[in-house]
Amino acid sequence: MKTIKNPPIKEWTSICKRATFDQGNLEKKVITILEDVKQNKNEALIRYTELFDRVELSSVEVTNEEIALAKTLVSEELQEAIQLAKSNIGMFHASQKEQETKVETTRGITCWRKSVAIDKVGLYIPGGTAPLFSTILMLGIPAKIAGCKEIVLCTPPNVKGEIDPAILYTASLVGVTKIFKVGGAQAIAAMAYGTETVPKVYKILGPGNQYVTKAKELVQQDGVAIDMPAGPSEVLVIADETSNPGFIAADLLSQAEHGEDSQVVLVGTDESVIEQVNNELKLQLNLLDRKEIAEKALGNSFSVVLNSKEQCIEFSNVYAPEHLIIASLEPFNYIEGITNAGSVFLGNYSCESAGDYASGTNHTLPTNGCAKNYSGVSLDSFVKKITFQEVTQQGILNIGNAIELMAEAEGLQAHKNAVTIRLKEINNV
Ligand code: HSO
Ligand code: ZN
Repeated sequence: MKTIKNPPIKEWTSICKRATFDQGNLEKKVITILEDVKQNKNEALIRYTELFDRVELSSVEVTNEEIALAKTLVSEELQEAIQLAKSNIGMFHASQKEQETKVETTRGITCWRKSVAIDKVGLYIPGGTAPLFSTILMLGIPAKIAGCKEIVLCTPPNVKGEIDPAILYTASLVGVTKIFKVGGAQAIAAMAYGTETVPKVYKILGPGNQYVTKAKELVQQDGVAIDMPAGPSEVLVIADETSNPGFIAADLLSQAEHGEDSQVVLVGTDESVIEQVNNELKLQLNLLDRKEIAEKALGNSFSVVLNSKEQCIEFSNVYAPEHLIIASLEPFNYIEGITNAGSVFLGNYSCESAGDYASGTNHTLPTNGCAKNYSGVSLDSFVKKITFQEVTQQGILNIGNAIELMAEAEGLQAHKNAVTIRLKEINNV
């Protein structure tokens, strides 16, 4: 990784800019797919699956027999690991349930807010070089806890028309209601508009390639909600003299192996630690099965030497990483200043992999600097919040006059009348 030494603050924003890719006529292609699926429904899904996934399916829906078979193909050990992760993720997300508190804002006026599940949600799980069944835990568990009635999952099949057994096992474990063998923009279209078999949903969540991301962006214009704009995965590690360089290198590589476009950043005050991490990277990289992918990702990555711990945090806030690891024996000295990050890992033993799989936090997080204004997926992602109020006679007597004055000042006479008619009734005039 290249090292940037003490860059002036005015250069930080441009150093932190993520690489952009040429979108070409991506939008046009995606619009064509969306329109086609809207009109031709399952027939279009089968046609696109043949074109892009190279398999001719008679039906896109996964059957109960396929799910039962998947269970026999996932080792007991892996099933137990998935169950442990499910328990921790479930516990953390259940703790996010909000207490309904009623507030008497003025005598006779009570306001409160209630979280109500989004009835139907769609989860997208990408295919590609690694079947990320862990993402099903991160989306399906909070959906279930929130009380979503219909949880639809779309994922592309392999050339044999099959879906990885771990994906099917995990989906059925968390209570996904229907699973479909369909990927790409066509999957997003199916969930956004509905087909003969794929239910139309109100919100679509989950990562995907540029086609999927563009499709999610476009279906929003038709009123479907999405989780967040997705980009390549990233991690920023802050190192100090108490860090373990081998651990840091392992964490950087764990993120780099996701994709050639992943980015990892190392920030610290101690140049010798950065040098040791770079040496460790070389050693550990050679042992990886996904060496080529990780090596390319390291090519887009960098380390930065800064003057103080405060500067390291400030730099990280400008970068706004998806994952922030404070690789230090004293991580709590840093956390006060953190303002922009998706998920933070404290201390030398908090590896990102823990949060990726099993500690309890969600791994669907804002990338590409979106941590400045987006949160990761949580229980909140699966509910909308409805406000309630009860205004009694005493309440309207207390604030009625203020409402009348404000309505009049806005020139909205009917608004004023809605209060006046009640005040008159109360005062018997
Ligand atoms: N690090 C990824 C999540 C993941 N890692 C899934 C392994 N499996 C999200 O940034
Ligand atoms: Zn990961």
